[in-house]
Amino acid sequence: MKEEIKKIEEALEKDLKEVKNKNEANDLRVKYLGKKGFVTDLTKDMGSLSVDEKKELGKLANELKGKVTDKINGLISEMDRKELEERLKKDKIDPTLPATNLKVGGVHPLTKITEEVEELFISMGYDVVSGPEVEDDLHNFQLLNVPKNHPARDAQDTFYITDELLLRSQTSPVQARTMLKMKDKGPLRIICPGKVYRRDDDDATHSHQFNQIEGLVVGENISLADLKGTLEVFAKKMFGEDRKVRFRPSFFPFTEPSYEVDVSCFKCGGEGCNICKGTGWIEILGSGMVHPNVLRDCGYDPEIYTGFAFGLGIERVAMLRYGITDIRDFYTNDLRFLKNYNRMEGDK
Ligand code: 2U9
Repeated sequence: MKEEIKKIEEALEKDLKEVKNKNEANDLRVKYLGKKGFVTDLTKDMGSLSVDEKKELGKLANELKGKVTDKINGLISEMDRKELEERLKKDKIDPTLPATNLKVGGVHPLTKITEEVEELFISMGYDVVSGPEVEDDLHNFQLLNVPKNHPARDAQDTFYITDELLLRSQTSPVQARTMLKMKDKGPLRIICPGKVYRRDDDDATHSHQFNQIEGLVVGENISLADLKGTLEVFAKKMFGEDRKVRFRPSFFPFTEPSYEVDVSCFKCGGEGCNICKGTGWIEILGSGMVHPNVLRDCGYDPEIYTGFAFGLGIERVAMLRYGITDIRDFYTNDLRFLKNYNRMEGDK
């Protein structure tokens, strides 16, 4: 037996010397350790041996198996090492070469403004709420004190899907739904960002789909002073602390009284220029005290509760802030346009 083991070891030494590549080294594994390999062959006729002999032979065969495996693996590792050494000698790496510019995505300017407004209102204790873009007549119009036959319902302004279903023309139905959902009818402070749809012909300043943020505060003793204070903070944060803010009377069916809010022009400071069209003022949002009909229809007793609301177009704010003159630039996803709002170091 020992004789046979010695022969196998000698044969292996000879074979190992003749191996030219890794494939041949792996073939040796089959030749010695495979099902019909030399080492396996050793233990083929163990049936006729005594228990002690079987133990002895098994031990020797296992030792041999370990030796063969180690030798073949050792040879393969050595080949790998030589291969790597050769490659390192040939391949030249120049660590002084500039790195390739990776194209990194960025945040869309509309998302930036939305997030900025959200952050400001969250810091003032507001919750951010969203809702469906496909709405019904009840939530988009009736609950907002826009009766049947009101001009704002005109099919020219709204995308109707059926007589009852439509694409929301403002985010106000989200506020209406939130008020209806409030079980205890307690105070509310929410902003509702989202896409809205109107049947406008697209041009430089109009789009049939745009983004709004509307806000709503409801509680006991909420007054016009709260509305003015809140929107002044907003206007100054978005357009500069030195801005003056003015409230012009206006009309919306869902608020009474209603106001449009202007900031003094951030380009000319009020002298008059192309941005403010010579007036010194720029309109930035609409607002008002929530109409008692809206409070009542959404489940809040107008004898106890009052509230204020406001709405602004994100595109309009972004156009003013970044000096963009065509609203369609937001939607065409031209990287040359988008890159201006995410300029990275190294960009051309
Ligand atoms: C409820 C009650 C009142 C939301 C309001 C405005 C005034 C407003 C426009 C600004 C520019 C829309 O994007 S825009 O065209 N919005 O002027 N929105 S008050 O009032 C509400 C909303 C919901 C329950």
